Amino acid sequence: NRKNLMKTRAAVAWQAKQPLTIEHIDLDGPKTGEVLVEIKATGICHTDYYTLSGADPEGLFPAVLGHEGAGIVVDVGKDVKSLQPGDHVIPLYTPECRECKFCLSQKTNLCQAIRSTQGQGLMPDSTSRFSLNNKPLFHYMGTSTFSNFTVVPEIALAKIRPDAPFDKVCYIGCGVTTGIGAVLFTAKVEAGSHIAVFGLGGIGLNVIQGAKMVGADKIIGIDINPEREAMARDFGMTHFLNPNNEADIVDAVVQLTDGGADYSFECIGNTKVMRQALECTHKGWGRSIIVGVAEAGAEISTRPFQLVTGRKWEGTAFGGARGRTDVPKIVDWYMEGKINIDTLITHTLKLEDINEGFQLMKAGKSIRSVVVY
Ligand code: NAD
Ligand code: AHE
Ligand code: ZN
Repeated sequence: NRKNLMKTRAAVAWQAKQPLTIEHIDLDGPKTGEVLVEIKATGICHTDYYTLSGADPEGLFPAVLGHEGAGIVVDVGKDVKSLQPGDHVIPLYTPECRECKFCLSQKTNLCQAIRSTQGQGLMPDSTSRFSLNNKPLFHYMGTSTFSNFTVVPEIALAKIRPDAPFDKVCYIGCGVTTGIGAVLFTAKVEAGSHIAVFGLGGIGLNVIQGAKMVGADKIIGIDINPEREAMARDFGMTHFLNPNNEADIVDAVVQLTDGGADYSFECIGNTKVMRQALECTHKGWGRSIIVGVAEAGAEISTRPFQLVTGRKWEGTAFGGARGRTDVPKIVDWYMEGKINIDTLITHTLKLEDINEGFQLMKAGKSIRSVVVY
């Protein structure tokens, strides 16, 4: 049934390491349980760059990347009950079906209802809605926000208030929620804690913002880019360390925190730094949260004694947030002035200039670039 076929402008990733090209591609209408969304704005996250670089074992080409969007519902497929045309939404790469074993456990946000097809770049019925010249293009993370129009399962859409600006709240679709959520939902950092944040980019600065929100005491930021210091201080960082200026970065954190950080966060995707982040936490109770995504085949290591003596190594996806429940609340926090998003969006681009957004990230010149359709 191709009667619902429409054209949409999209940035297509044809193969690893190649620039995206802007194409008018074909988009099939929403099938049962699916929703057609007009994407109004999308952020560019380091994970998009990671997949485009070829380092992602789940990376598929050709594909429509992008997972940090916001937009408006245009049409709904059969059996869609919670959304209607005109609703404002944020697509969720971590859906929330509220029915699977994972959702019902209340122990994790990792809904698995559609995870296998999502990882195969397909909709839940194992087909793609995107094509060009009758050849299918893969979806990405179930969202594909680098297309002006996209089809997303109903369980992977958070309905948000209609007065929130798309070009800012799109960032809640990944970076903001991941960073703030890692502190609030995953680590549950207590007031008065000492925390260390490795990597002060689009995620790490949101970890700092979250740590300040919950009343952390010392907030130590670590980055090899000295230009990250000023903005991190504005967001609540109390101490800055550049590993290139320290003989031993683990020791430097331990010295500043009377024996080690209560919580540390790795926001880079570097396995050597992951070890440092674990080992700089306090004996007996330190918890280190891995946020960064490491390349295919990478492994982490430490002496088991680090864990025997009470440190815990953990990880978080999408900040532990249950998207349909938590994302609308985070949008409210932004609208009420409780969190700052505007300062972190350093560049706003047209879709035609999306490759520039990747270059700015690579050069360490942007925190977040947002593409506005
Ligand atoms: P970014 O490029 O904006 O920031 C990375 C920062 O790390 C930069 O400031 C860079 O200077 C710094 N850095 C690089 N190497 C370093 C080193 N050796 N020591 C100290 N600092 C170093 O990236 P981002 O968008 O903030 O993403 C960060 C990581 O988080 C990526 O791996 C991304 O894939 C991952 N991520 C994970 C989730 C999740 O749900 N777990 C969500 C979003 C992003
Ligand atoms: N596909 C990669 C893993 C990528 C990954 O870890 N993704 C994070 C979100 S990063 C957002 O910027 C995530 O949510 N992971 C949980 C999941 O189920 O994918 C690989 O290594 O295969
Ligand atoms: Zn992301």
